[in-house]
Amino acid sequence: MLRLPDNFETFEEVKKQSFLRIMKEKEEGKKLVGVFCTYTPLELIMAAGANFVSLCGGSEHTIAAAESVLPKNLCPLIKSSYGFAITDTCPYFYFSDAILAETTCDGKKKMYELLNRHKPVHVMHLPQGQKGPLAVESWKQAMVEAKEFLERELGVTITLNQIQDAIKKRNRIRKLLLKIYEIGKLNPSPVSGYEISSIIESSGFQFSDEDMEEELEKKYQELIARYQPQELGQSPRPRIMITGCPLTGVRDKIVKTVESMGADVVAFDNCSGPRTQERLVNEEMDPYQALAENYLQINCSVMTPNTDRQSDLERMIEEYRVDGVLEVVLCACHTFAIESNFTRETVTEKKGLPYLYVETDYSEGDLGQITTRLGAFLEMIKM
Ligand code: BJ8
Repeated sequence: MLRLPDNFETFEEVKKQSFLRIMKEKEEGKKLVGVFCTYTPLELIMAAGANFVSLCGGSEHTIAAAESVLPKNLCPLIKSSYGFAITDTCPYFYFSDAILAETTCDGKKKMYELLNRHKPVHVMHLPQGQKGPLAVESWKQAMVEAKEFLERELGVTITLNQIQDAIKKRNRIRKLLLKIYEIGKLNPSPVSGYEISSIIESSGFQFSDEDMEEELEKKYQELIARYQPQELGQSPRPRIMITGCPLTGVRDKIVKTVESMGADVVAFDNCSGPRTQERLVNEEMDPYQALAENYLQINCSVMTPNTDRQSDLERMIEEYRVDGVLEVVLCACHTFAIESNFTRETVTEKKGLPYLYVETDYSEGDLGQITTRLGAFLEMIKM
């Protein structure tokens, strides 16, 4: 028998509604699997007939609770996510039947050990580098183990055919997400970067695949209809690319702010961005091999080396006609902070463009300082 959290009555209306909506899905028999990272092979969860949902926390409010257990000098994404889990304030975590996680950064993988006290967590062992036959081989084995975990926890059997069907479905969604991102290539951009990234993020909370496909296609048609090149001509607004850590929790502070200051965010070079969507999973080969090869190509800073991120960055700067690159790094994210040295070189030396590095967290305390720095960055682009 499903029950709501003990503190349910204290929640605001929107949150209450989310809890009730997911409870209804669960009562109808749909299982829910929580995920934290772009490396998670969503196709396996789809093949199990379950819903998936991102559990990455983007709120400052749960950080104090997390800090009673986790160190203060940890990335806000990890603290916020864990805080949601231990305060029963996230409907997605509360109703998750299982969590499929992976060994990315040290903070996340150790946090998962604690999370395992609250929900069944399976940690997939992600290789530390992308190249070489052993990397793909071990990641393929991790896929098989993840499938076995899902079967056990969800009480289902996952067949090869079901995985192949899920790969096809997810490829269709990848193409739709890519189409939406690529609207940013148009000049003038008919849609703000804030809107594009919000649409993509909310697609992770759309539970039925069919609904998601339909919604994304409708959204794309709606956005593209706004483009009227002949009437408007080229936009004088600087075209910005954002790279670095996931933007959950800092979207308003960064994307909204820079656009309100007269720039257009036209491209996103982060883990869920266009370059992840443009690589489709091979539909013909062994599905475990296909998933392993595809997901291992994600250019996250947790990989060493991660040189392909730089070549992707160069290509995207050209394709999206970018005037300046803004790198957003969450406090205490060592891998992105160190890798920013390479990104700065790529942007300034290879492409000859202005580059700004912003380190931030989920608080509003640095908004004034960030606004001043963004202002100087935009001035530099206009010169
Ligand atoms: S594929 S970016 S979702 S690992 S920001 S928690 S790395 S300390 S989120 Fe990430 Fe997967 Fe990579 Fe994407 Fe750690 Fe850095 Fe925090 Fe991070």
